[in-house]
Amino acid sequence: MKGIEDRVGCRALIVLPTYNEADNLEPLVREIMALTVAFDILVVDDNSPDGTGEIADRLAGELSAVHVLHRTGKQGYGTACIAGFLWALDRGYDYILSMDCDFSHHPRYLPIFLELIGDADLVVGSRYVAGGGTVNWGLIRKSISAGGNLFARTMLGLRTRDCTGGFRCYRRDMIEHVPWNDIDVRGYGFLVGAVYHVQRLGGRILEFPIVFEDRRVGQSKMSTAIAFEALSFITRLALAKGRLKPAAATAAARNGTGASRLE
Ligand SMILES: Nc1nc2c(ncn2[C@@H]2O[C@H](COP(=O)(O)OP(=O)(O)O)[C@@H](O)[C@H]2O)c(=O)[nH]1
Ligand SMILES: [Mg+2]
Repeated sequence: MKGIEDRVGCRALIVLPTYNEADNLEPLVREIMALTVAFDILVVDDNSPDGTGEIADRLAGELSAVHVLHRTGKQGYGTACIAGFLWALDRGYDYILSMDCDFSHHPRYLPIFLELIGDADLVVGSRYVAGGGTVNWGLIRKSISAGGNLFARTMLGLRTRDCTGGFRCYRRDMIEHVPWNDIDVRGYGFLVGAVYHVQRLGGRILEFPIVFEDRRVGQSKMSTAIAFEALSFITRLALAKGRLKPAAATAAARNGTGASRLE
């Protein structure tokens, strides 16, 4: 067990959203604590019926690196991450990570994020760069993910190859500047919104390959409703972006600058 003095100065917080991860939470937290690089952890639990919240409380009582944010009911992955990000800002963390609590995002990759974030504003553990991939995913899940990424990249002009993966590390000032309130989406579409805003703000995004293994235990909360919510969110964002362009172009023409300062 690490004493509190070991944690002083820990600059990186992992936001771990949980819903019914009773079998995964403790093994994952123990693996993260066994790494040579120090991370704090914030579990954001939505009153999981399987008792994940109580396990989180027990771990927080034992380990000074572990913190828990309890929410009253299932409010979605995206809002859980945002709640965690704001919690991290309040407490002065410099690097804020997000990770699934099911070993799909393996803790062995965590130190790489801290190595790369020195040169980036957002680091993405990517399934869609050379060396990355998915293991044990069926054809349908693969197609939804690949199709969703292609759709997001095309509609929004994103350069990031994996816009829907949630294994990430943000630099603090990116978290401060992204307009989270505008990302009005409960599920995974929020990940696309975050990449979109970091790119729009001129942030440097670095990807490195990860192999995403399907969860060993527990159930995925991915659903058709969440996929459609993401598609509709991306479409609305693309339309809003399109509306900005002509207005900016007109203003630029009027001012004689000839170029749009908006993207
Ligand atoms: N707090 C919270 N966590 C959630 C919610 N939905 C999913 N999660 C967590 O978010 C992470 C990703 O969800 P998961 O079901 O693994 O999605 P998949 O990897 O896309 O199949 C997991 O740690 C889930 O427990 C939610 O509504 N609230
Ligand atoms: Mg998962």
